[in-house]
Amino acid sequence: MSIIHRRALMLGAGALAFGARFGFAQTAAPAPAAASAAAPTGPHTLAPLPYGFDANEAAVDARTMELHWRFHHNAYVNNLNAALNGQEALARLPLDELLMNLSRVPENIRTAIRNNGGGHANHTMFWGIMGGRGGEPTGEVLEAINRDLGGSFGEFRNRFNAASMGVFGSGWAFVTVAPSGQLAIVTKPNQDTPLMDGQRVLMGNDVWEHAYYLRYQNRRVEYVNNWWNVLDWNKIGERLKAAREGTLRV
Ligand code: MN3
Repeated sequence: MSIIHRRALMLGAGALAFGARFGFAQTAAPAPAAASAAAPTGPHTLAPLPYGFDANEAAVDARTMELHWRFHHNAYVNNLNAALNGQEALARLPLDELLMNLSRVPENIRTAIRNNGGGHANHTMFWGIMGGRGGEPTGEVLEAINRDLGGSFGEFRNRFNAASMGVFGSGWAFVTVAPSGQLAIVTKPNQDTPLMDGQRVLMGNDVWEHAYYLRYQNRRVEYVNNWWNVLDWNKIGERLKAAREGTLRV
């Protein structure tokens, strides 16, 4: 018996029958069933975290970071792609444009796009502004905060924390940025995002329990206070600049 025939027998009768029908069992093993049955792999993808899981220990433990990115964020991406399956025009839209035009999304997939597209955008922003060492902003970010959000960094932080604590159940607190550079604090339930109102997001905090429960349990106030310790104000400054230039996406 040849090596090829022995391998075909090891693959089992099902593989043999499949191979005989399509005529390639003796030259290539069939693809694993799991791969051929997988969810669509695009158009949206889960980017690697821009730092290690332990980069935000001053606020968020490594296990929470890993679970949050690997399972929660990944599920939003997969479910978004599944909802876009067969929707060629919508699948070609950048994520921000998709979320800014929800009213044009067919009703049968609108909630899935809203929840999962919003989740993908929110978490992409969230990872992008963390991994830093906190402290206080300088330059244009500080000027904009002083001008629009209470006159001082301390007052801004108080207002933002109060907004974060005021989210009932699961949701987000954001700072939006207008093309003029004007800032405002807004909150959203679930995975909604200010993009859905045509606004751009400068920064935002995830106050779903999955973002903090392992270390803080129900103590959201400790999490929202510590979160400032891991912000990267350089990244937030880049977002403000991009917003003014019209190039800020999610
Ligand atoms: Mn989350």
